[in-house]
Amino acid sequence: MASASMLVTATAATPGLSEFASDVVAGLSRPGQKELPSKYLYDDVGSALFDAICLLPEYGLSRAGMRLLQHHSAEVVARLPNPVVVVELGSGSGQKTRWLLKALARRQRVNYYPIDISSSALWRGQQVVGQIDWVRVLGFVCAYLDGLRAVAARRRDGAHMLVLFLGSTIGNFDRPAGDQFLRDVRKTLQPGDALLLATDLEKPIAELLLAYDDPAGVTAAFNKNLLARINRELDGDFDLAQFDHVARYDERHRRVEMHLRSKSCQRIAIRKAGFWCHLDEGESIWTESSHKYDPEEVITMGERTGYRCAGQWIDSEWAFAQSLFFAL
Ligand code: AVJ
Repeated sequence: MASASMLVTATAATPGLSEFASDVVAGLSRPGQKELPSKYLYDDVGSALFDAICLLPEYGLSRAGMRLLQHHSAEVVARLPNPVVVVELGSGSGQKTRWLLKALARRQRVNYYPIDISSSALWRGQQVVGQIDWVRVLGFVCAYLDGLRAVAARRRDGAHMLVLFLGSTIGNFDRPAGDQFLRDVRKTLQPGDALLLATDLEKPIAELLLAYDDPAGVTAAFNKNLLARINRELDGDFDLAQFDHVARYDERHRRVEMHLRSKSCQRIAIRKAGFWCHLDEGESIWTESSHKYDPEEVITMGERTGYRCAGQWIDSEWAFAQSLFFAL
């Protein structure tokens, strides 16, 4: 058996201070609802807190995703063209992917390209996956679409791509942006290439709210860490004790929203951005949306963005779906 190799290549530059600073300034100076982009939740502390969230009994998403791959990887692999290279958007902890790579490695050598903006997340994933025989890992530290283009450019004639988007991260986009993302992915693919897409499904609101506002307060810490990160990296003066973590369900958009609600009227300075702003008592900063889907809707979403659906698997304990698409 061939031994696994690992290598991390930094392609596009990781988002610099100035991009973080300008996104923070833009979000906090919006008229009306202030907001901060959810991608900034995942610094090293935020990624570790997210890993802890995944262990919470109230947060069933990641375990559902894991169970689906554990039980259906062979079925997914049976439907794939041969050979395929595997590209994963958001490498995560690598736990779920292991099941799929193992199933795939039974029939072919596998080149696995995880793509993540966080190099530490990428490394942790590689520890898990790099141990499987017949799997070669080459990670890219960059934005999803940049990484996808880089992998597509290295493809050999006749090799197909399987794109994994397993974190249900698509739920962080609003529905039109989710469509656009699927279209952008499609543009980097050739007909017959595959996409395995994970989506969290609609379920009783009480259950969803507990998943995003757990009694131990891990999700609250995950959310507030965004303010702590601004303090650390941009010399901000947020007092975290002056904010409440709020999870609410927007029925019209069918999404859980996370907010940080100011307990008082306060002035915030973010010195490295040369910026300050006011927050009223009760005013919130919107930090994340997690859209919830109907299984049929996911199929339609793929169909109107350049794919056909070749299978859909739904977990029986936690309403969560993985859908396999082929690029048309
Ligand atoms: C990693 C984006 C799938 O939206 O459920 C967990 C992030 N936020 N708890 C999600 C998250 C609050 C998570 N995703």
